[in-house]
Amino acid sequence: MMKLYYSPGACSLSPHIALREAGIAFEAEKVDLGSKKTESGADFKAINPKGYVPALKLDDGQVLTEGPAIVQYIADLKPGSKLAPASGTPARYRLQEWLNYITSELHKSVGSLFNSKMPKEWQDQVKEGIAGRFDFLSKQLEGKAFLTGDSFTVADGYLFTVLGWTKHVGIDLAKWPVLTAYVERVAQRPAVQAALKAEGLAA
Ligand SMILES: N[C@@H](CCC(=O)N[C@@H](CS)C(=O)NCC(=O)O)C(=O)O
Repeated sequence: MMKLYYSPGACSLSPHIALREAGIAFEAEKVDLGSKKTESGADFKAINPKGYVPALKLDDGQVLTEGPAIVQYIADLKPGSKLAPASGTPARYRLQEWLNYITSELHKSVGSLFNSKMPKEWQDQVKEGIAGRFDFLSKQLEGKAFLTGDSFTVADGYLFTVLGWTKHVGIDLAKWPVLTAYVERVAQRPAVQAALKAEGLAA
């Protein structure tokens, strides 16, 4: 059985949501990102030398890393779940465009604000950059249920995960009502609720 290495609420929540949306049976093992030990006492760096989550141990024992690659792998295992358009189609490149945007323009900048050693001036500058990205996102999501249209994809699970961090890093998402409504919409999905509950983030 596949195994997802995760840390509660971290970017590993995105493949966690994807696995549940796809209805794939999997195991999950928590990683302490400070000590780099897994819940069962294994050395996480021996599993993923990069030392960060997410990492997905596949059925054949290979370990796949990098969130955007992992979620596409999961989506492609269950094409019927429509979590990603078929490979090679224009729609698939649009999905990849979103995944890359989230990973390079949002994930790393919002994530950097968890660093309590970041000087205030730098923090303010990062937040200003994020605000510009959120203005763009808000326009893109206007009148749409999900990033690529009417149907939920793995990009939505990823964006939901990153937007969820804003409340912990002093960004008031209420300034972007379209984004707030989007987060509420994604949060209502049973698979998302189940993933949050399994990570101890929802009752
Ligand atoms: N490029 C990686 C980045 C993953 C990442 O930033 N993981 C964070 C949690 S959100 C982490 O495990 N940080 C701990 C560390 O780097 O030591 C990806 O997109 O999957």
